[in-house]
Parts: sequence; C-alpha cells; structure tokens
Amino acid sequence: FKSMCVLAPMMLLGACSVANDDKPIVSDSDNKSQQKPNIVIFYVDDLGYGDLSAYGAKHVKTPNVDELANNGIRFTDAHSSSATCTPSRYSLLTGEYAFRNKASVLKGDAAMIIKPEQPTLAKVLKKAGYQTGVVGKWHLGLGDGTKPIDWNQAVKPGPLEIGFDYSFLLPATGDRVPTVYLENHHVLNLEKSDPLIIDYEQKVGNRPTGYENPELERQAADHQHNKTIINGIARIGWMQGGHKAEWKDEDFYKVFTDKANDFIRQNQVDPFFLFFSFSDIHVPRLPNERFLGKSGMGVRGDSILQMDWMTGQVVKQLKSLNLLDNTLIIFTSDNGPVLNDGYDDKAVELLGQHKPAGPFRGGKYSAYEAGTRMPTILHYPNQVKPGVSDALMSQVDIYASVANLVGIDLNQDEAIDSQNRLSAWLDASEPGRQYLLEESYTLSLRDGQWKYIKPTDKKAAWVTNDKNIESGLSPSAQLFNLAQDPQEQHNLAMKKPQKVSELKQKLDAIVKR
Ligand code: NG6
Ligand code: CA
Repeated sequence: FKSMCVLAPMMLLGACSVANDDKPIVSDSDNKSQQKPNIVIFYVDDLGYGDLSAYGAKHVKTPNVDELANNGIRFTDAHSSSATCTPSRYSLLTGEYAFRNKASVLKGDAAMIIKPEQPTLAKVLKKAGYQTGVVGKWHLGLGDGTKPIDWNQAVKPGPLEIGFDYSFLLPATGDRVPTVYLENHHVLNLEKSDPLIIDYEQKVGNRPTGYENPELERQAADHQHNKTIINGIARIGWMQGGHKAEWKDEDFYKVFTDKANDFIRQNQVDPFFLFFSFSDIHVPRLPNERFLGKSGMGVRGDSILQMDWMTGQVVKQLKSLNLLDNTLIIFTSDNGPVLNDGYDDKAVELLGQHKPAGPFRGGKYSAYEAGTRMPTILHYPNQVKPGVSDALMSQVDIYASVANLVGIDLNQDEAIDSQNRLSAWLDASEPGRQYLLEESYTLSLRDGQWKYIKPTDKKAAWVTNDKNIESGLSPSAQLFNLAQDPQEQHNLAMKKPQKVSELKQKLDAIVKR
C-alpha cells in the first residue's frame, strides 16, 4: 500500500497517481480532495456484541448506529485488546499490549499509565497536522505519580501531555470518585473555598456513605461501591468538597455530546481526530429521563438508547457541517457486556430475551470470546463499500493502520504490537490477522478459528458467583474450535495436545518479543 503511494489518503480519494519515480502527483484541482480525512472513534463502555440491532438485537433498537453499520463495514470478529477498560484503552492509544505495562483497571486517583515521552495515536495524528481531542471517559490515570493528585491545581500530566490538544473528561469511571468533569487541566466549576479531596483508603468529608446510610442510595450498591454517596449513588472511594463541581449523571448525554460537537465545530477547517469515549453503558446506569423506560429493558437498555442518540447527534452535526463524507468513523466498545457490576439496577431482572453477548460465551472480565469480541463498525462514505467482514481484527492495530492512512512512518520501537491492517479496515473482502492476542485475567490466543486460553491459578478480580460472570479461567489449558463451537463449550485441549503446544509457543513468543 505504502509503496504505491506515499500519501495513502490521496490514493483512497483517487487524487494521487503514481509517476515513474514513484512520487505522487497532485494537481491543484485536487486540492480539496487532498484534505486528510477527519477521524472519529466512538468508544462505548461495556457494550456487548449483541447490544446493537445491527448485530441482531431484537429487544433494543439502535437506529443511529445501525445507519453507520448499513453504510459501512460491520465486523464480526473484531476485538478490543482486553476484557476490561483500562488495558483496552491503553492498547488503543499506544499500539502496545497492556500486559507489557502491567496495566489493569485503575483507581480513580491513579497516576497516568501512559508516560508523556511515550508515542501515542494522538501524537501520530498531531504530527500529520490534526487537531486532536478526547471527550468522555478517560480511566488511564492522571498525574505523574510522584505525589497524590491535587484536584485543586492543574491536574497533569494528562491527555494534553500525550498528544491531545483538548480534553473534557470523566476522569475515571462513573462509579469512582471524583465525580467531577476535568476540562484540560482543571476541574470544571470548582470553587476555591470548597477544595476537592479524594481518598481511596479512608473516609474524607462528611457526605453520607453507602455503608453508613444505605437508605439514601437510589440503587443499592455492593460493598466495593458503597463509599461516598453523590447524586443518590454510592461510589468507589470517598470525596470531600467540590460541591459546585459535582456532575449529575443524568446530564452526561448532553454535556458530552455538546463538548464533542463543539470540538468538531471549532476544528472543522483542519483535519481533526476526536476520541469520543462514552460513559454509557457502564454502571451506574443513570440515563436521562428522555430515555428512561424507553427500552422496556430497564436502565441498561435505556443507556443503550442514550448512547445511540448521542452517536446520532454527532453524526448529524458532521453531516450538517458537510464533513461526514471526509470523516472516517470507527465505532466500537472497550470490553464485553456485564449486567450486575455492583449496583442493583435491575439489569438482570429486566433483561428478558435480550442477549448482550450475542451468540458468544462470557462477557466483561472474561477470557471467553464475549470478553473482547466487540461490535465494530467502520464508516467512511464513498471510500469504503458497505459490507460485512469476518476478518480477525484487533483494536491494537488501529494505531499503525491510521498512521499509514495519514502517511506517518512509525519508529521501530513504536506501537510494537500494532500491525498496519488498513486494507482490511477499508475493505470487507480483505483478510485480517492470522493470530490475535486477547487479554483478560489470563492471556488467550486466536489462531484463525482456534482459540487457546492459557491456564492460570489466578482468580479474576470482581468476578463473584452472585454476579453470574464467567471468568473463563481454569488451571488447565483450554482449546476451542470456534468454527464448530462458537460457544466455547467443548474443551479440546486433551484431544489435541499438539495444537495446544503450538498455540502456547506462539503466545509465549508474543509475550517475550
Ligand atoms: C471494578 C468495579 C466495576 C467497574 C470496573 C471497571 C468493583 C467490585 N467493581 O473495580 O464496577 O467499575 O472496575 O470497569 O469495584 S471498566 O469497564 O472500567 O473496566
Ligand atoms: Ca469498560
């Protein structure tokens, strides 16, 4: 691809012809089409393979996302790099597997796990002349870890130090303090007279807590989520002060959509990269009243509707600014679905016939397929032919693929796990990877239709019997043939020891590289 045309986007747009000396020739009249495509990543939190009507959901309708799927490529075997949030985000932005950095689900006051000197996808795009922004859930930590974060000062390093020009964040997760927005380096609406203090070890402040006053909780919380109550929801961790800065979870749908659309509007002249990272459909699920009760499936379904609406609003604005045709959109999720993730919000009771993981086994936290197999859509009008792709794809490859698209060469030691799979992202008939690594509380390897899960004696954090989550962990090796057994019901490890050792070696080689 690269050898044919240095500036890949121009080739896509048919604006580049190759002369004898292999240099692209662009005529003046092609200037308009020379414009590099805008890139928008819609990154949903905890959305399962079966949670979109485009992926077969019957009991919840997602017309806005479906429209992207119908006019783009819908992938059936595309994966987040991990079955939890922080590691998947780490891989997406660095092109490196999270296990290399021991990245796992972070506390709300953790230091940033991407170091300012590290290469990132955002930096690649900056180098290519893009304006870069992140809006929504972060959960990659903040600060350098040399001292506790002081939320009353400039909070950094953060996204702005790793390649983003603008950031508007939910700092960790909706269920973790601090429950405030962070715009660039500062907590929004924070008053000097009411400093914000966070503690994950002991109680600070005099707000009620879930363990002391469970009667004040709107959704009963388990013992990990029962600390400071804010907006009627007990959170993980304690929070003091910052009253004026507190978010209202029910406003997320508008606040984040508006910020995303502001960013797009302000940067419409230059190419831009927007990482739009939803808080939906992670717990606590508190959709706005305009979506409440609309799915008939309780707040989890309503949150899916909210997420769909938000997606639609951003696409609508791209359209109205005449930017949609020149915008490459990737819509996907960070890890598989979960019903009970710490709050009694009736997600289990009201589920009905809906299957969040679609036809697959497991979900969030799980080594089984539903942990990482994500609904994944690529939309790029006029440039990609709509279709369905069964290629084996990984989010860790977005880095190198996008770099190729915008004509940036990567250094040898940059994004070491990321492969340029641009051709498969843009063409449903192109093959994807042969091998793919899945991270959970163990590692798994896909080799085509084969799936090997590395044995471990570990227990998966957060996976308790009452939550009905299948970790997929086992002290013995597991081997499945997904072509015959997509549900991972029949462990073939004993029958096929050679296949097991072949895949084990392959996996070990990736780990050691
Ligand atoms: C866990 C939380 C869970 C969720 C998860 C992160 C407990 C028992 N569970 O620590 O509710 O917040 O972290 O989810 O504390 S993720 O999608 O960001 O990975
Ligand atoms: Ca998640």
